[in-house]
Amino acid sequence: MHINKLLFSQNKKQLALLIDPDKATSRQLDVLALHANQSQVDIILVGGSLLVNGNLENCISHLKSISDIPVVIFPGNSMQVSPKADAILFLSLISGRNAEFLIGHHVIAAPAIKHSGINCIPTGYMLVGANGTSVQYMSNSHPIPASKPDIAIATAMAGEMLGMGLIYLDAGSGAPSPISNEMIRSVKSAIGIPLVIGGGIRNADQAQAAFEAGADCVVVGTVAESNPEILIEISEIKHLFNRRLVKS
Ligand code: 1GP
Repeated sequence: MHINKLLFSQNKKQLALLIDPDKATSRQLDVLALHANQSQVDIILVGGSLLVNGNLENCISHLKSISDIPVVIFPGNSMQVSPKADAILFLSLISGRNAEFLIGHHVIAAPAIKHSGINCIPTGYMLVGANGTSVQYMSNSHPIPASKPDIAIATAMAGEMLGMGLIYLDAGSGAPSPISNEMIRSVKSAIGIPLVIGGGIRNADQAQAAFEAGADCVVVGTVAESNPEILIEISEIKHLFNRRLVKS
């Protein structure tokens, strides 16, 4: 049922755009999609820790009408399921010890996901770094301290052993700083599944550093809301890496 090998890959660098359906107006979606199309963004993630406006379905439909980029739900809870998406990240918050985010929401969402027919990507989701992000508060879980790569390595290994299709290391949306290069390098060297890095990436240099350290996919959200051109800058860097990968 899952297509993570097609969507997320270790054979090329990828760029994902995260859209918060509560924040984005139709006009903003048009602008973001235009830049995403131009820069060949690989994946559009849609979701949020807490959605209060009921815009998820409309947001996905709107994006599907103006872009061919796969739209993947990045759910904050079991209510964020829609048959209109191409896939859903079936997130297990493996950095935390809150059973609701390890299995509870999954049980509630599983029938709706099965019924929707969308592809389901089992994802080992790891929060790293600062307290105080929305996801940390809403998930009622402790992030892995940024200074403890050993814990991150063991957690990512366990995620892979549990059958996750990818590991998503997230500093949380709007985090004061992105995941450190050392942390990315350590986790990447310990796993054999795609590694997605997000949270707090604000410029192309930080995205480049994440790719260099071993990120297979970089996620940007907050910065693209005010500066959609960043997608084009990061995409150029991504293409450079991919050309190098093809040559080597
Ligand atoms: C958050 O990784 C994403 O879950 C993106 O974070 O909004 O900080 O880019 P930003």
